[in-house]
Amino acid sequence: LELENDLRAALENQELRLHYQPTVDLDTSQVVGFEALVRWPHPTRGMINPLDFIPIAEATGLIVPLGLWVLREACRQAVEWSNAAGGRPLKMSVNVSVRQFDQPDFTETVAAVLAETGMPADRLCLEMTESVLMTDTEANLEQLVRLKALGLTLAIDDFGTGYSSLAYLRRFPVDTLKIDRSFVERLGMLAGDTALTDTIVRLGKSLGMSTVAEGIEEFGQLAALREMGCGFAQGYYFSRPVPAADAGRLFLEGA
Ligand code: G
Ligand code: G
Ligand code: MN
Ligand code: NA
Repeated sequence: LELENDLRAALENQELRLHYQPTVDLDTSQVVGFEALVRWPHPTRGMINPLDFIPIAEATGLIVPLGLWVLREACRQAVEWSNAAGGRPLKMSVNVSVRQFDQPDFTETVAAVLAETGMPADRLCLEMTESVLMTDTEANLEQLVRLKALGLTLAIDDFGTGYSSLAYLRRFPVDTLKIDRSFVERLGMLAGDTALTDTIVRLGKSLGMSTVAEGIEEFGQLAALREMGCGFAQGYYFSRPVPAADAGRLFLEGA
């Protein structure tokens, strides 16, 4: 409860921060965008990990205003960096919780943020887990279709870890598969298991989706993913999530 009150205050006092992890195009090795990841520098407890406060935010409903702040700040920042780079396009990915997605006015909220920040819709990617997409209701599908109609892209986060049938991939308007890092991890091992990762990359290709590998830490993993034809990657090998100032430099230098 104390943490809940602190989080509410942090949100009101604009104490949350975003860190940004670059997304690299594996064909060109360019930094083409970032994933925004929220951080909470707590006045007495130090930096609190999202894994420790996102669940609280979700349980209390605070995730709705928190998520809106993240979306707005990430879009604002993307436009600023792109402008600073002479208009070079920058793709920004934002994580969306099921509780946010379930708000009846979620699509309108996203549309308003795009308009307000001047962010071109096609440069925004919303990441959702399989569990969001798998809730195979008409309302869910309708919301996804309306979101897509704004012109943005939708990614399935942590792909491959959910308990899902693949049927929903045909049904839902998804653009991108983010391959969970537990698969990428195996590529690093001696005689590492590449079969599942390779299969996900092929699945993405055959469905016309792009693939982003998460959690690349070693060159060997990068080489294996390139070989498979995976389009994009993130991971400590390139960069950890970093504060805005550092991310801005990465983008400008990563041309
Ligand atoms: O950087 P890492 O420790 O950053 O993130 C831990 C987890 O928190 C990840 O699963 C990530 O998706 C989630 N997360 C980070 N930022 C956000 C956010 O802004 N919204 C939501 N819903 N989840 C986030
Ligand atoms: O669930 P989601 O994919 O949004 O979470 C991203 C999480 O993965 C963040 O906590 C981020 O800090 C973490 N992360 C990003 N790259 C790496 C990596 O190369 N190795 C590990 N172990 N974690 C990573
Ligand atoms: Mn993510
Ligand atoms: Na992920």
